[in-house]
Amino acid sequence: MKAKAAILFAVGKKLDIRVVDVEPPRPGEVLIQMAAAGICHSDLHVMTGHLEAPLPVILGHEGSGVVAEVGPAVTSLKPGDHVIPLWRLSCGVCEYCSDGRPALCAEGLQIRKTGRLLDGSTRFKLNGMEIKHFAGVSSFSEYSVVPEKAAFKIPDDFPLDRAALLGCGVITGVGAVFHGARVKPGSSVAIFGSGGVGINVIQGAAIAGAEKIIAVDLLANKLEFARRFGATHTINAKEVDPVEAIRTLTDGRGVDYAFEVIGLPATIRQAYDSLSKRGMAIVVGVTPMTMEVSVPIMTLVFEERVLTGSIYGSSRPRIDIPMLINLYRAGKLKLDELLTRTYPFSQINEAYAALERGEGLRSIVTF
Ligand code: COD
Ligand code: ZN
Repeated sequence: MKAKAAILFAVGKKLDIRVVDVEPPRPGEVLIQMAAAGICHSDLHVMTGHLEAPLPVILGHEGSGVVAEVGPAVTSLKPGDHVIPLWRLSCGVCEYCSDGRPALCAEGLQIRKTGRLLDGSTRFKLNGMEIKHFAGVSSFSEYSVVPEKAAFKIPDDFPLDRAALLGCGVITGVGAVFHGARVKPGSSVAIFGSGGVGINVIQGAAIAGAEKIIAVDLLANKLEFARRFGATHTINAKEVDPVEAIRTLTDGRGVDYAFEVIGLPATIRQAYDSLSKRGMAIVVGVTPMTMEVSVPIMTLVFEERVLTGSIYGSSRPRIDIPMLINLYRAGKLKLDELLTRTYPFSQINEAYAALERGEGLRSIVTF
């Protein structure tokens, strides 16, 4: 079949909307008709070369849609099911899947690294040329083929535009709080970067019962959003040194948890420097792969600080997505306020330009 898809042909280029051939799903795969796709900074990192991915590729790792067709041997899904594609495929049986850490499963990493599905081929072609899948999702296409295990069924009456946000921004941010850090009620939290993912760390910390939630950003509009999502204090790092400001707000003690949700060595170090004794810095953002960050051994050892990372919210999507849906329905998780703009798919490059300008919180394109 034919589908319009946004292709990245080379680093530094804009997305090119072209009509591609989409092969039918093979055994254990499903064809999704996308309803909405989220505009996440991680795709932009691929466009700018900050993150690597095999090219040419159909980007998009946040989305929602309806199953249009199922391949042979598919048992858990049928045409018409509403689904969220999961951008880290997990086998379900390895050491990490068994331990409730499916984001660390090797299968998902294989798809992310090769841009091909598990049998080593792609379902997208342009004039006979192979086009890669991104993270096994490629939500910037009217139709995409994904492994059955990487499509999660959601209730039919759940709005598909809100559902798209759950697939990356929400689960990554809220999950980093619940499963990465395991934030305790009454604790103090600092969040570096109040963008589409960071804002979900902020609302996750509020849901977890953190007492002090300190949001750091360079943009006044993001800090205003941060307050609406539960930040008790905000710091504009363009105006003051955020580490000093966090120490002042915590009577010199530092915070129990500091999340870095930007992807810069300097802000990773700031997050670490903001910690209390035994505090934990959780890095969600990714810097270019060759970069390193150093921390003083003094505080690492004598203050027993922890520096760690969190990918995909350290989540178990099949347990966490229903939980997030319940929290939204209970009025505790803000999704309506998170979705600040909807663009038609044809305007996907404008949506990315707006993200680069720092406008809004999270936007989607719809098909
Ligand atoms: N100090 C404080 N705030 C800053 C600074 C700084 N020096 N620089 C930028 N910011 C703020 C921006 O103003 C913005 O508000 C925010 O940081 C970034 O937000 P967004 O909306 O542009 O980006 P997100 O939230 O969509 O994505 C953030 C990630 C950290 C997830 C992304 O950048 C990333 O590193 N992705 C790679 C990791 C990955 O693949 N994760 C899984 C998929 S998301
Ligand atoms: Zn993302």
